[in-house]
Amino acid sequence: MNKRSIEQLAVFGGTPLFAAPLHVGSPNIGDKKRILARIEDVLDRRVLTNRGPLVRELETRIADLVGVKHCIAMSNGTVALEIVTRALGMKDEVITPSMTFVATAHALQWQQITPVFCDVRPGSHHMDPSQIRKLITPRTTGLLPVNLWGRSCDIDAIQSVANCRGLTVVYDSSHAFGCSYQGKMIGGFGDAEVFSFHATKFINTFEGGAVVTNDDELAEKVRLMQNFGFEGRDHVSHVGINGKMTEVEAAMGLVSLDDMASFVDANRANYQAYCEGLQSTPGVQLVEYDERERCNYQYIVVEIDEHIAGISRDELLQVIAAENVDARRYFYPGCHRMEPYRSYFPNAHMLLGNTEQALDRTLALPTGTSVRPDDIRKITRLMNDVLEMSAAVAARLRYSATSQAKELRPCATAL
Ligand code: T4K
Repeated sequence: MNKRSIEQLAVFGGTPLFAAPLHVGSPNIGDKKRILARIEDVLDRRVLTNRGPLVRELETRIADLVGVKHCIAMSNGTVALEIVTRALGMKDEVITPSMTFVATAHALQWQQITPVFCDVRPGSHHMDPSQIRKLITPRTTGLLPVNLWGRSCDIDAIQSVANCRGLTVVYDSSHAFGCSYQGKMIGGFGDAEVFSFHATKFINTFEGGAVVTNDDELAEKVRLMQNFGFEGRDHVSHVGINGKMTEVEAAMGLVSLDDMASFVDANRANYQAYCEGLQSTPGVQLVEYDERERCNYQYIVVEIDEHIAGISRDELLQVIAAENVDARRYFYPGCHRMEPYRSYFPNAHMLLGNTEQALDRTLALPTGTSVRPDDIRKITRLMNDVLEMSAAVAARLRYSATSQAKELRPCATAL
């Protein structure tokens, strides 16, 4: 149904376009029968955790798929980042983007490593290699770039800075499982890479993650550290933590891998529906996938240019959220504006102009296997309708916001 007048919009009292919310991050779930059968096997076997047969099988399949020597399955992506950066001896300062999920920065800060935020390239959401050199100090020990939205950052340029300065590189590839860079699978770059298999990710294990690397020594150390540092039954050789994945989680991951091609197909069909629906929408720029590469199409991200669209990103979000389109403004307001980083570096935003612009404009839209191209056609029609009436919609939203503020003022004074 088209929304032809602003009264039809749910935000102004109309009927929502969707009866239930459509999410960014609704899990991709493989064949339920096979998941349940695998879980039944786990229960029968009574090996629930501590690197059982399913975790080992998952590790082998991931390593084969990515083309690396080692995969260590983990309890989640955050712990995977913490363990691998620690195992690599990263300390003092590590350069990373602010335009990422806060776990990237927290994984460093948790170990008293200072995340030094690097701006993104203009028009891109990836760390700008030309800015890295300016941030390197005698305390810099490594780089933690993020392959955001399943697209790779400029790995060649980043690696060349790292090589030149003798820096360790770990890629946070939480979004990029099943994707490639220049034809080579993401996972095989830098000293190590990390995947997340959280419920919202392309491949999920409920919660989960992995470290992948070609470095034998590092793999051994990571494996020990994720299991309290135990080497055998009684001997502890490293400081360690519990970062293990369970067998039930691995069961989910294995079936997800079996069904991965169908997830890509569904995501790609959704992506194409968004491309078609938004191709001539003024002020809405879809962040495109490079289809020469392998892509998982898991994130649909748009940038809203308020000057062209006539409505801000936040206003558009308010309107479509009322229609049950549960879009997200990932990763607003940026790590540098979250605690403790905001207090530690109150002026960081001055060096992060492109990041700030991207964070003010970006919207992630619903996709995944639970969303169908027909739903997406409705979403894009809605967005086009809203933008056609953007002046009236924005004026009414702003009027309501001002009236509400005025209504609240006497109460505030009375208090
Ligand atoms: N690095 C990067 C770049 C990351 O993006 C992440 C995680 C990490 C590191 C750390 O990896 P993990 O330690 O998480 O393995 C979500 C996820 O919690 C987080 O894992 C993810 N990134 C981030 C991008 O998204 P929220 O706060 O947006 O999640 P939440 O719970 O609001 O989920 C999003 C939507 O998905 C919900 O509105 C509803 C839907 N949903 C979610 C879950 C969990 C479902 O339908 N079913 C579910 O079970 O952070």
